[in-house]
Amino acid sequence: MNNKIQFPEIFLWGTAASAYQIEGAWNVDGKGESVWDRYVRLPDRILNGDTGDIACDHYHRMPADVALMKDLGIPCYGFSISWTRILPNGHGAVNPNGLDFYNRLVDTLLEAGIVPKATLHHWDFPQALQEKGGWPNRDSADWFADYAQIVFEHLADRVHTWDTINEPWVVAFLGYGAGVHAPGICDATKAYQAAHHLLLAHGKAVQRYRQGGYQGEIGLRLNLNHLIPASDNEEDLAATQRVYDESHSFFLDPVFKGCYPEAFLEWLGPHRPHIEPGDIESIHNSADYLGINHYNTDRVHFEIFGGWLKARLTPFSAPSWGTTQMGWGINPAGLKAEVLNIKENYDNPKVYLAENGCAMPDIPDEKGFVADYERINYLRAHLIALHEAMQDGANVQGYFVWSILDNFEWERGYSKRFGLVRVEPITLKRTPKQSAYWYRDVISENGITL
Ligand code: GCO
Repeated sequence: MNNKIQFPEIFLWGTAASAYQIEGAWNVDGKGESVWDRYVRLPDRILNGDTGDIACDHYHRMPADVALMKDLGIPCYGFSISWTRILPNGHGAVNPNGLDFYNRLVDTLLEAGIVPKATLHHWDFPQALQEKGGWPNRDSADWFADYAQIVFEHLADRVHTWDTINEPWVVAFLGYGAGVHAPGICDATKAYQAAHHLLLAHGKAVQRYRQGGYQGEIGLRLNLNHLIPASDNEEDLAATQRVYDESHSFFLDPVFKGCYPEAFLEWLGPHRPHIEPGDIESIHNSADYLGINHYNTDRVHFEIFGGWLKARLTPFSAPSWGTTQMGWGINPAGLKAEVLNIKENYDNPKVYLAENGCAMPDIPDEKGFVADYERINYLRAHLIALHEAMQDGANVQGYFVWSILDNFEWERGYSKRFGLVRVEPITLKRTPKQSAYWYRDVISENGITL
């Protein structure tokens, strides 16, 4: 009997975080305002009125955080870059202090033997550019490409793996559609136009990277949660297809197949985005790899009052698994299904499982230590499912736990904790949880003992 699953010899193990969620220092050293800096100040948008003003204060504690990652045996760290630290107004004048911070971060990681993986944009869009229309303004694609080029010129000699944009679906549909994320707009037409421009921005940034002749790889990072029709009836199946098209095909098809899902664009009617000649060519073949963020599975029901998709989602958990503290269904087989779907329908691209993890109740003992066996069970089961997909031929080359630190969970503030490392409120003291030691062992064995 085989009692151990083994990952390939070359497999990138890591953890991830994002600038707004951990850095703090929101107005320090010349940083400009982002839409999240603005949004958190609006009344009743964020649970308990929390903000990312201080967050984990990673901006000031970066060397100690990198040292902690080294102690925990983490080989690769995926971080995001704050656009307005580099360009306070989104374009134009560069802030040398901002570049300096990321230069130091990259150097500190390399000195610690940790591979840096950078994301250019994780939702903290410049407020100055929001005032010019934000992502629904077509110019946003060039603003982003110009910003990307500046970052490449300063960091691409040492950073060799680049995600352009994290979860464009979230930016477009939670930021401009549902209005529950910054900039807090509810407008379906703007949401789909933003979605197209996010893809165009990605495509243009990739062109700059390739023209620059840098040594490395660049890709897009999508949130691909798993969907199951609530029944076999035609209406539930069609609703599932619409939700799938909005979250999957809308982003995957242009990048990997060079087209948008036409039936879905027709369904959108007046909300259909304006696409100019040449746009699709800029987006097609623009990913050296696909970053997949995966957390949960939902059942999809047809629902006449279910917004423009006419759909309602309910969490699905596999038997004997509950839900996470987010109320998300736990279904490790959903991860396997998503990864195999990419293999089968998108020509088996290189994949990084770029985010996977869970918020759990996390009760600390008197020393601040959290014995988070629920998180370990979740991570372990998802890694086993990922390994099964790889055994079935999926080209997965790395896995990243979200997140290294407990941090600012967007509209839920600090009420939800995803970290391998606990961050104490107020003192911000870091204490690795049981899961951090468990993950260290998985990495050092490059596998899991069953
Ligand atoms: C994500 C987000 C993270 C979230 C995490 C948990 O990419 O979805 O990048 O910012 O914190 O997913 O909800």
